[in-house]
Amino acid sequence: MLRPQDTSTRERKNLNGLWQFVLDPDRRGRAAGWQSAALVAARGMPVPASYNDVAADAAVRDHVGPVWYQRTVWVPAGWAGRRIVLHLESATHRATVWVNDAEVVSHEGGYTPFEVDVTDHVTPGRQSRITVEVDNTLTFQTIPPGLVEETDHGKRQRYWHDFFNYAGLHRSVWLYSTDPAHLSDVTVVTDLDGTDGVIHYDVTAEAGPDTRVTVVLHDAEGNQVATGEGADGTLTVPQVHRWAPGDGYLYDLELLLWRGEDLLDSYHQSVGVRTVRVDGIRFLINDEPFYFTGFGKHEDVPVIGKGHNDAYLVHDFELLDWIGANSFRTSHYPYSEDVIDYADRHGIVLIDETAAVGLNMGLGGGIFGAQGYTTFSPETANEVTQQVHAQAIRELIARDKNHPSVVLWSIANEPESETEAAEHYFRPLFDVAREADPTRPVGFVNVMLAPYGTCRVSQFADVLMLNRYYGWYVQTGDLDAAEAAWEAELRGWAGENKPIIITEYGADTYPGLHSVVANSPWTEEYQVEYLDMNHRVFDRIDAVVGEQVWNFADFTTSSGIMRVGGNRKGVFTRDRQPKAAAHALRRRWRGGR
Ligand code: BDP
Repeated sequence: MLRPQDTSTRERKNLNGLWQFVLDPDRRGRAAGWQSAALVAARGMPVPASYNDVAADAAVRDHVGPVWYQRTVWVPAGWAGRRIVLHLESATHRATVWVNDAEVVSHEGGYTPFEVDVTDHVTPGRQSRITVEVDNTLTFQTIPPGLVEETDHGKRQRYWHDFFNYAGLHRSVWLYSTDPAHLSDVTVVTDLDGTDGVIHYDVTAEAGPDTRVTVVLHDAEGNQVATGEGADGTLTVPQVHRWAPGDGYLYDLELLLWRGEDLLDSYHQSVGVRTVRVDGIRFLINDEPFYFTGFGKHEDVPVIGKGHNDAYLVHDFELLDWIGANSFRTSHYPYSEDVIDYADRHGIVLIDETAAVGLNMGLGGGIFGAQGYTTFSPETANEVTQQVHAQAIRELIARDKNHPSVVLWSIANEPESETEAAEHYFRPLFDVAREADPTRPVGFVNVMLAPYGTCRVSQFADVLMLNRYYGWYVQTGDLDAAEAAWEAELRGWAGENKPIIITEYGADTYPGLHSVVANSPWTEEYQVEYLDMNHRVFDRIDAVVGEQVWNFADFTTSSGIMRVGGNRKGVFTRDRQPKAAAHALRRRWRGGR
């Protein structure tokens, strides 16, 4: 799939703005024919946004089940004879779409795009009605998993992950048009040969045998630097300007589809020329050792929840620059493509994660979810879940394969990994990832419940990603004991001869809470002392090639006695003000800069 784009042959219409919106807690909508009539008693709902915090109403915030979005759109008269496509960048967590009265597409998974050819369902020059049923329900057969409990007081959604189950149309919705013969996908793989850049490209098109593909590569200044004939091939760029951390240099590869001398379709794919490789304990970008600094993040802001917002996008990257971070993990789901594009252009390195979070019934002793379940069993996470998970991996890689910023796939966060069932579940999923992308390392994020010597899944990973909370969840307020225990465990992992990235370490911190006495959890001082302790340990172990603090900013969670207005491990508050730790990290990561 190609992301919608305006080019000399393509035209987009953005469908963001206010849509009509209704809750459907009793799942009456379809039987009542909501898909084929104007929604009544609807309120306005912005797209993109999570719907949960927009209304001042617990029924909206805590809703479980389908909601309906609807709007009308004028289909441009000039699109007569063209192929017309409806594209949704995401619908969390599943959706069914109708155009006028026709059901046109359904999609499972809340963070990857989907589209459908609606040419036969719309009339250029006329209005069409678009209706989307979006369902936020999580079950054992969804990614992430969850469970709906029927209580005396209504349905309650439970899940084993530590962030609020925001839902809705979180990203842009587009209508776009192409010629009936069109480009449909491209895969770009880059390499280096001395000072030459090597670009392998493979274009697919839905077009007749009487068509042909050519490509033209321009540098960032607009100079043509290479051309190619045919749907696949290799371009060489002498004296290539490499894409590198901190230097998001991008070439523009224009793909052209022709019939005779007629140009049918044109698409622009940005290309960053770089290599990624793991060599023993080193993580190499362009054959140079790379050390990750940065965060696990969330898409989470006031009012709009997980809705994409360009102002927060740019502001967050400004803060990454301010603090000296060179990377982040898209914890715990694929982020908006606008975020990945921006990372490409600004030389920020990404660990790209699926939405497989909370596949672990042992987590938090049931604090986050329901207790008493087995993670992997015929009734809980089973073969169907594994298939859904495999599809989530495929869709993530299909979407993000051409982004130079993405250097590592994370196929799950903190799943159960110490059991034989986990080994069986995950082994084929690593194969799925490697088949979809043989060029990047693959890993998963290991949890403290599967410490060194007990994990049965990390054997499949190219890189070890560890989340550890010594000094927070264990040895709370005793950083000396934490330091010793942490170092002892990490030295075990270091013997595996793989690079280790610490993908989470953090301490909840209430902004404004202070103490002159050391070892006082929740204070700003403690967060600084805690991070310092971790850094002392990392600096003593060569195999540690990265440190990503949990979390960039405070974020919203479900209710619980462990959370005070959400998770407070942010180095910035939810409205992006620095805690003392932000200044301390800036000193470590920027040094004198
Ligand atoms: C880990 C999770 C993360 C949580 C964090 C925490 O990966 O999502 O928010 O710990 O407890 O378990 O703060």
